[in-house]
Amino acid sequence: MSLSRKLVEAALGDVKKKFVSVVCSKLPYDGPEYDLVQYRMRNLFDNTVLGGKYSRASLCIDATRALQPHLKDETEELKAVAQAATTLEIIQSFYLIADDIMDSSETRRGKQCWYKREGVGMSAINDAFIMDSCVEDILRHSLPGHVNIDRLCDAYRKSKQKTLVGQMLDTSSAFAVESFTWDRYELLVENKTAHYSIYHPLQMALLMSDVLAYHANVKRVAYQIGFLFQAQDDFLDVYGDPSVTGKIGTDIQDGKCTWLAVRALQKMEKADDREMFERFKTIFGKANPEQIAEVKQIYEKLGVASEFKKFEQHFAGEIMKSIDDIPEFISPIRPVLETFTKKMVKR
Ligand code: DMA
Ligand code: MG
Ligand code: MG
Ligand code: MG
Repeated sequence: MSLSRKLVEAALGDVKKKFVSVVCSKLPYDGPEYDLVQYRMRNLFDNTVLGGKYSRASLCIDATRALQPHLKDETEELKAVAQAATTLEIIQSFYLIADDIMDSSETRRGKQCWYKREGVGMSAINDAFIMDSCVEDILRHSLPGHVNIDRLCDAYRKSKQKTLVGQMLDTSSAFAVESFTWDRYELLVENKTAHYSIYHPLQMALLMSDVLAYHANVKRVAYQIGFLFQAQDDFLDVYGDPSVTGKIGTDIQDGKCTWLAVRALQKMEKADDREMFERFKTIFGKANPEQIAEVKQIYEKLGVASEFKKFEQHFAGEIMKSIDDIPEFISPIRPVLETFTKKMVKR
């Protein structure tokens, strides 16, 4: 296991304590509600934050350690960094709880989605809000007196705003196959995934390392990596093995604007196949299993899966080239991003 993952796992205990105590601090310590809420919040944390890959928190830690090589293992300073980075996993859970409701998903990380659990249901919406509301407190607690603490909190606020706009675009683009263009897809992915998944962890690392200058190149690479990440997620939604991905795909029945759908539509247009386009428009976004199977047949006929594999290889190469353009004085993050990208291509 990588050192950063070990650090996240070690930090999760403290972060969970902070999370539960922030929520419970609103209640009288000796009242019966305290135990009830404490139990519920521990359960929420254990079932939605634990068990992921922790790739966002790990990326943040790896980048911070690269920028600050003096941060030695087992020091309080590195523990504080790990705790701050681990808030990224709370943020991830906050988005996923809501995303699974909006996407009508059944499973997440190999288990029933949080909102599908007995005794949870739509109170999952409030659970997601609670998680969001604690992030700033945990950050401030983890990095007391840090020179950039206000900037770190502001970076989260901005990142969240962007992600929520992305999710809105994702849900409101659904079913409108005429609007499925690469431009729409790129905009959607930058907002709903790339910024919060890749750019924000790097931005946190830069701020924690007191690198304040804005770097257009870092954002560019982060958005490219995020694009590949979401394109893969879209591929796995249809072709992934649920026992590996931990989730059952919903994109076809949800009528989502995905890499596969955009590529398929582009191929139909190039071939000027009106008939296929009309059929696709009729069946895409229907929950009926026969129609889902028919969409998959169309993908098969057009060869979009094998095209994705070609794109993945090619685009990973483009990312590697962009990584070289990262400015010299923050060059230690180059190998971090290279390793991250290589690992992603293998997944
Ligand atoms: C992911 O979109 C975006 C956010 C903000 C969670 P998605 O619905 O494709 O994710 P998943 O496939 O994990 O449900
Ligand atoms: Mg989803
Ligand atoms: Mg979604
Ligand atoms: Mg998906």
